[in-house]
Amino acid sequence: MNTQISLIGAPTDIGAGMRGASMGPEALRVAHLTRTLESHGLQVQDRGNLTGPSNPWLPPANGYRHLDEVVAWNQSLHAAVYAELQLGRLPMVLGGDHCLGIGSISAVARHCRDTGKNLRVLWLDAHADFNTNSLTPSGNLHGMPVACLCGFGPEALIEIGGQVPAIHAKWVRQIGIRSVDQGEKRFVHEQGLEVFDMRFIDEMGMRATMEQALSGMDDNTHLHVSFDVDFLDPAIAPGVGTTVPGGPTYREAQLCMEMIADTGRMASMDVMELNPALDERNRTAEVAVDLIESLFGKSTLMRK
Ligand code: HAR
Ligand code: MN
Ligand code: MN
Ligand code: MN
Repeated sequence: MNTQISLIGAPTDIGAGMRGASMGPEALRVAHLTRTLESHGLQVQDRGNLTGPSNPWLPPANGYRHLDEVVAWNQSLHAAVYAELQLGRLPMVLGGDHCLGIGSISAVARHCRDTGKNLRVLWLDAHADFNTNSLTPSGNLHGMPVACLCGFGPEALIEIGGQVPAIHAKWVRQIGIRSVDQGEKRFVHEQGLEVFDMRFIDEMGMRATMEQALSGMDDNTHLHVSFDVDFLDPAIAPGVGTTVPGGPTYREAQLCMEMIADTGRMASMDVMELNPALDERNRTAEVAVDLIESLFGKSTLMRK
């Protein structure tokens, strides 16, 4: 795996229904993200924070809240992620709300086109994030990034990566899903997204789930992990804007991350939706850093 990590802060809550995810990058730094990664022999460059428009907190227009601002943030993030990939580094986006997945993953997809790689996206989330402006109950763009990446969304967002669609639904594996809106659910099925929801994890266990979600990759696969912190059960991760009960436990989440690490194929990632305003003494940030550590192969007792 690439050991040259670039941290990219994207401090905005422009796509969220609650303020505070804009403080996510700093909370992860305060939880010793850099030092923790370095302790595993990784070389970390913290590129600092991107800048962009502030949050005007307006109602939706044409089914979208803050579309122009969301476009601006994602264009800037796209450029930053793409630049790191071109340098041969592993970009880690510190969000920020999950609308930023558009800029991040469109850059990864563009890099994969440049280099002839196959892209696999693991979307760890309580939500499918597959709404459109006609399906969304809120107008919040953090509920729409997967749809936008698959070509369903406003022109200015779906075109950020230079090719529409940026990715295909069949490249995506969603894990931990337990909150999907009615119309969104139909659209997920229609487009053939592969979803490992909590019911699946309950019945099959995290091990079998991850074996399936990670199957079919090879030496030419670029694995992107988009980690929405609300993937985790609220008992261990209260510091997010949209908690949904019944998520993976600490141990289940660790196993998920460890099995990703075992593939050695992760080449880019996002940490999204951490909301320090809703956290308790930064403990959600600390859990997130702990899990990120496992994503990079923190070794446990007898392994290796
Ligand atoms: N599905 C709801 C909506 O579209 C809530 C989406 C919440 N999304 C996130 N990111 N927090 O996964 O409004
Ligand atoms: Mn999400
Ligand atoms: Mn979510
Ligand atoms: Mn730790």
